[in-house]
Amino acid sequence: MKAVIFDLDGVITDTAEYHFQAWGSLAAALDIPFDREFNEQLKGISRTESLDKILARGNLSDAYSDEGRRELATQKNTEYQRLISALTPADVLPGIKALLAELQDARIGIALASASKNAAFILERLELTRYFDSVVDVTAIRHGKPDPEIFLTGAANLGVQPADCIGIEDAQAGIQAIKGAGMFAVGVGTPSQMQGADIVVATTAELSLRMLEDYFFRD
Ligand code: XGP
Ligand code: MG
Repeated sequence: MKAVIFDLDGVITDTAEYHFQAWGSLAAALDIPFDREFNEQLKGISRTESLDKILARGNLSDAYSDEGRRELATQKNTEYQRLISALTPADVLPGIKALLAELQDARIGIALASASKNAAFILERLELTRYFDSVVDVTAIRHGKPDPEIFLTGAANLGVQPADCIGIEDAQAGIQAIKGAGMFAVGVGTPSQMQGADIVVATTAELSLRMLEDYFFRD
């Protein structure tokens, strides 16, 4: 076990909830039905892909020009950025800061593999930037989750083999990406939402270096 590669939204902090709220406001404005079950499909995928899925759900796939779609995506992001502007270090999910400190002390590589273009800003707000040896540049990624590219890039940036990495995710697309990369997958959530994960924890409070090592070496 040489590195741990983290998703951000819903793993390090509960910004998955803010994405839900911001996409929900946009969907409501467009009169498109939106609920938590549908929202699961938007977790881990890019802003433009998320918007495409929402418009498809409202049978509005052909209703907007490229410019119109850009405006809708910007509208959602403006609302999302309003929600995350008040984030503080107190918004780091339970157990995460202790885990990052343990990994750093043990000289285990730490990378971030988030689909979000807001990731660097959020790490800054949470005062966690210093723990990360690599934050994958999502603008340079050609294939988003569930493709393994973002996790493979994280491993390459750290100079470690995928088989020596653990990936931690709260989205089905993310678990698929981790497994596609040949890594050990830890899911945060319910087993039905984390199919294919090697282990599933209900909350991040259950995560620790000791527990990750126990499962990783048992596998
Ligand atoms: P960004 C976000 C997407 O808008 C959101 O739908 C995804 O669930 C999230 O990334 C995954 O982490 O991307 O709009 O913050 O760039
Ligand atoms: Mg996530």
